[in-house]
Amino acid sequence: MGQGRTLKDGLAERGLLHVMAAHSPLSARLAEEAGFDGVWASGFELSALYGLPDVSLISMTQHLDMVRAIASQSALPIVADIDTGFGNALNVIHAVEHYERAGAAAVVIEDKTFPKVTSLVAGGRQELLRIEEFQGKIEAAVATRRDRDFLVIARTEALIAGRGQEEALTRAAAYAAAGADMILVHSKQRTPDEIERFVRAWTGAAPLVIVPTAYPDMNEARIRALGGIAMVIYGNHALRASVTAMQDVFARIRRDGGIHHVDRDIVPVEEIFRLQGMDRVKDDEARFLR
Ligand code: SPV
Ligand code: MG
Repeated sequence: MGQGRTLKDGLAERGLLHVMAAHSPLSARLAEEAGFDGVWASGFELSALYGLPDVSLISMTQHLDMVRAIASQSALPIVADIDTGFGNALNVIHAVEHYERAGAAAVVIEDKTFPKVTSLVAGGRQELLRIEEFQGKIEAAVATRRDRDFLVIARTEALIAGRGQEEALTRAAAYAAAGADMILVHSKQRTPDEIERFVRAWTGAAPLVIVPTAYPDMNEARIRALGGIAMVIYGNHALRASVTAMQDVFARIRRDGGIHHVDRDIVPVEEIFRLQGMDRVKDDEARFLR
């Protein structure tokens, strides 16, 4: 069974999918252990991991390699953030072929021009593609997938670009008409009302996806009460949690003049051994090394 099917079954069963950002196989494994339904192979997180801004600097190959590495180490379905699809509809065809083969469950393609600028930055230069051109990209993705359950998610940045509700709804409807399985509508407003207004006005059949980074008050209870939302993506919490932890521990080691105090507050090395699968190494040594 393909991983797209796993996502669809999870949605049918639970009514809402919780997808956690991951930038590595290790973070994906932690998301799996915490009980998330899938991982978001975030372009923002991977860019930051390389110390780079999320402005189309990371290549498709770099991101795809990470998706492959995650797929090989985690059973969770991967929702791959492929930004603008790395170019035009021809680039989308190439990307979908490779991401599906790499084991992704879904791709999210956004309606900005390439190269794109990260969505949440204040004063970001947010340029949108013509609707027809983006429909061509969605149609290309849908025509390329081999597994019918591989999800093509169209993301509109109309609200991010300040184009307003009407344009966001027009674009979402156009992308659903082009064959998108779901619509991701992104917002950087600090409160949920912009997204809530969109969701209430949405009459399309395609389920909605949100990334509530900027409006964290949109919690599960509120999402369920609103209805219409199939997937919530926690967009960068793997990276931000790890930065918080590293900043804290590094500062304390400098301040304390050693690792003697922090040692009890961080996971023991044995926990890393567990996450790395050292048990299996021991078993394999006993079985095969002579
Ligand atoms: C990402 O995590 O790469 C996203 C979400 O696309 S955002 O950074 O909010 O644009
Ligand atoms: Mg992204």
